[in-house]
Order: sequence, then structure tokens, then C-alpha cells
Amino acid sequence: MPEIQKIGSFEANVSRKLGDGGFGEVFRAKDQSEDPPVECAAKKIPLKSKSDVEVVEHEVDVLKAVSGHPAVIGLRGFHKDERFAWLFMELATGGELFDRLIDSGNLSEKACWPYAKALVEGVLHCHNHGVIHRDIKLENIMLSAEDPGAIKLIDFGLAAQMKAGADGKPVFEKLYESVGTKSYRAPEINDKSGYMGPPVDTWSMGVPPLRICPECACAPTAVPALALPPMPTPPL
Ligand code: PIT
Repeated sequence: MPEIQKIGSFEANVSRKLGDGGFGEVFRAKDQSEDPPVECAAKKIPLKSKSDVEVVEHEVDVLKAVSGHPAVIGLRGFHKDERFAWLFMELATGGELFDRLIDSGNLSEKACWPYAKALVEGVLHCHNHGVIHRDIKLENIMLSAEDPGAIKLIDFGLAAQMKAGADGKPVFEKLYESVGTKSYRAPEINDKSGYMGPPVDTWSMGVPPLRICPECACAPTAVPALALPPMPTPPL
């Protein structure tokens, strides 16, 4: 018998794990407030300290800011009690792009193109809404089982959110935390003097095509280029 946990209008099937990546435990769930109920994903986050609560609330704010783009995972609901927070998100049933690579080996440039295009569009949407993802990598790109070219960018746990200016547009300021996954990190992430957000996402979104598609990497020129000294960052 599946073990079902009821959380508000949602039902999480804690016997059916969708993923257990760096982003925590994600289960299959249903949003029962819809008729018929809508399948979704539920991320369960243990709350052990006050800082855990702050981290989750930041992630929810970020997800609310970026929800609504086809290439970005959408937030359907959020619940929190003393012990756990639950994020209910759109369902992406195709697994990680990372696993797709493991299953089928390298992709051709033609096969890679729809993913790369959707990734650029999704990241641009985030930036337009003042959100810098800071951990774009194959493991954080989910695929859709129904729509073979579609991707969903997930895991905004390391994201930074820029404040909005008087015109409502984000004001991009320097960031200082050296976060992200090493082989996807822009070199300036380690600069003590800080770095601008959008370029570090631009760097890391270039890496997945290089990893899944030898034609995109067009070795041997691309690989030594990655070993060049860091580019100077323009003054603010
Ligand atoms: C899955 C399947 C699915 C969604 C997810 C994972 C979402 C994970 C996720 C994790 C985060 C976040 C946003 C999305 O901020 O449909 O295996 O930390």
C-alpha cells in the first residue's frame, strides 16, 4: 500500500520518490484542490533550525518570482509546520538531463539544440525577474516525458534575488558568496571583490551543451579555452 501524507489540499505519495538529488527528497503528489486532481511533485524539507526556515522562505520567494515560464519549474503550493516544509511543484516526469546522457550517450548538435535554446530562454526569464540561479548544471535540468524537447530548470536553493528598482526592473548588484558546482562555476565567482550575477549563470548554462554534445564542445579548441585566466570584470 502506498503511504500517502495529506498536507493541506495536497497528497504526497511518500512511497514514490521522484528524485533524491542535492535538492532533497522529492515525491510524487496530487493537488486535490483541482478537479480532476493535478499530478505534481512535492519536496519535503526538514526544519531543524531558524536558519532552515529562512532558507526555505527565501527559496519560496525565488520560486514565486520565476514561476510561470515553460522552462522553469512552477510552484503550485507551499506548506510549513514545526518540523517540515513542503514545496509543491510542477511535475517533470522525464528525469534529469544528466541521466538522459548516461542512458543514451552523447547527443548530436541537432538533438542538443532544443535543450540549449530552452535553457537560455528559462535563464533569461529568471534574470528578467531578478533571480540568479547560481547552480545551473545537468542535474538541475529536468526533462518532460510528454514533451521531448522541453526542459524545466529546478533547484533554486542557491539562487540570489535582486531588489527591484523604482521602475520595477531588477537592480543587479555585486554578489559575494562562492557558491555553485565547481566544474560549472565562472572563474570570477572566487573573486574577493565580488561578481555580477547574470554572467555567472551565462557561463554555467554554456557547460551542459559541452558535456552532452561533442560537436558543441568542438574539441580541441573549446577545452583549453576553459583553462584561460579569469576575464577581468568590468567596473560597476
Ligand atoms: C523532480 C521532479 C520534479 C520536480 C523536481 C524534482 C523539483 C525539484 C526542485 C528542487 C528545488 C527547487 C525547485 C525544484 O527550488 O517534477 O525529481 O530545490
